Amino acid sequence: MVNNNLYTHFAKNFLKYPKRDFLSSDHGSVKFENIHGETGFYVAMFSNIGISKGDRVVVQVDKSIEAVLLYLACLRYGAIYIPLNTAYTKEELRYFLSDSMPELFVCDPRNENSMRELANELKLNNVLSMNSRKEGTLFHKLSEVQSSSFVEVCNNDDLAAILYTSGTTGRSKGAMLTHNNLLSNALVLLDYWAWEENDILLHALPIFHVHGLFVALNCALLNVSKVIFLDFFDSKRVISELPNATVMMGVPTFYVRLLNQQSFNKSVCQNMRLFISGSAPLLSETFNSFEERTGMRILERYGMSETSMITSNPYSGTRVAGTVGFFLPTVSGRIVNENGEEAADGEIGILEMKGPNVFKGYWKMPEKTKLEFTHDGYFITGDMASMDCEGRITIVGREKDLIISGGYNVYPKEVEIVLDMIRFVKESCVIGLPHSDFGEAVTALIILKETTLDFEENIKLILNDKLAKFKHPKKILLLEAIPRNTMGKVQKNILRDQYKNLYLE
Ligand code: MCA
Ligand code: AMP
Repeated sequence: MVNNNLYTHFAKNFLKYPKRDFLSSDHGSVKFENIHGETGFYVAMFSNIGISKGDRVVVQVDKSIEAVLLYLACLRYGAIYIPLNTAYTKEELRYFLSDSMPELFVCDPRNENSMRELANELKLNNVLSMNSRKEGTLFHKLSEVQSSSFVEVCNNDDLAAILYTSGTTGRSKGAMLTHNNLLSNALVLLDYWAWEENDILLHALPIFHVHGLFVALNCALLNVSKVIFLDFFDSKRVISELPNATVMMGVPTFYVRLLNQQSFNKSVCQNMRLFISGSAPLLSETFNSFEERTGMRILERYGMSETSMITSNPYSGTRVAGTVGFFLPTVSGRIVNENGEEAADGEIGILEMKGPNVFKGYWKMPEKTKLEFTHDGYFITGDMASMDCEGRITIVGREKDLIISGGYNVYPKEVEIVLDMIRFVKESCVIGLPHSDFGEAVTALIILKETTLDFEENIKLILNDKLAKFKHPKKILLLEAIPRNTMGKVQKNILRDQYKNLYLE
């Protein structure tokens, strides 16, 4: 029987360059020839603590080589990997854990006590903290076992990962991704971006999202490429590593920050073949300044957690600023106008698509899943786009009320729910406003019930416990009234227009 476990597709190439480093970080490295043996310990440990195929493994830890080995071990064992943003608070974790009910929860040692409390409350079986060697930690458990050679047999349709993406109702949905979803997308990107035998990837993204985990690492694994694995994005550090790399992927904020550094120039990029941008719109201004400074045109692509990559600018053809290129060869897509018809060239509509990369549905939300698909099986992205006569796509906006700040998604509803629960807040409205660094900045407009001194400080304190930092409003403004239309719906467009220069002046 053919094993469609994604791990087997990676592993069959490991011995092509056995001595090559896969990951090289400030804390150590792992060679391709050692991945199988190393992940074998995790696999044996899973078996030891009673994990079965299809069980969930929730992971909220800093970026590390061990975290990647854990991801690979989950694939190999047929467990479902659920990475979570390290910025999430205990309150947010409560939801993710109770929704996914993992058989294993791997947490950061800094939050170990409070995470154990939470896990006890939810009656989770196994909690292990990462990176410390005392009893009850991941490493202690690994030291108790011998490396196993086991690889689970998986069908194309078996789940590999669940990625939580926020929802317009304020409730996060777990996008279920199969082994084949991930494999098919990585394979097409390998080809479309013309990965070369000796490519070296500079990796400064977090690894709890599609971009840093699946787009970057899965491509590097399939290509047997070395990855310079930085703990986080720091522009000076990236500049110092660029001469050693050939490919980099980033959110637009990375490129804005690189351009803010005088030392970022053509000679630093002399070995670079490709800079890729995604997760948020790349401003034409950034694209043009980048080309002026380095002589290189950033390749912009577009995707979602539910689908991984959908479109991309071409590798060899013209990369056009402000556009996200063409549907990938494995994707069939269309733009549908408000009459439900396929839009004419240049007409704006909602982007819908099909393909082997489209997720299996939202975890435990079959009804919600149905609503996101058309009767003929296209996934409705909620992104507003237009397509020109050559098939080149421009994302012009979003139908969903979503803010993208530095590549992280923030659903205003989620922030509004928390603000509206505050004793002295009568009403709130959260919008995204143009921001030169983050692209968009989360901004709250509130009406107070009564004059409240230090309202801003008090709100910030409350938010600290409830919401990850990146969701916090960068500014909170007081309003007398929130504009509404005759149906009572808040007119966010009026507020966005009124305050459009708030962060730009
Ligand atoms: C950190 N902060 C943020 C953000 N990140 N606030 C808003 N938006 C953010 N993205 C907070 C910090 O907690 C801190 O708060 C303050 O802002 C300033 O932090 P700073 O040091 O400037 O930020 P940073 O730590 O340097 O992080 C910025 C960053 C990072 C490097 C842009 O956010 C990042 O790595 N973003 C990448 C996101 C990503 O990988 N997205 C892919 C999603 P305080 O000062 O109050 O403590 S996958 C996806 O979207 C789809 C599928 C796709 O197409 O790829
Ligand atoms: P996520 O929920 O994190 O998967 O975010 C997916 C959303 O990010 C998409 O639906 C788009 O709105 C947005 N996005 C990703 N890439 C781009 C891009 N290149 N240009 C504009 N928006 C993008």
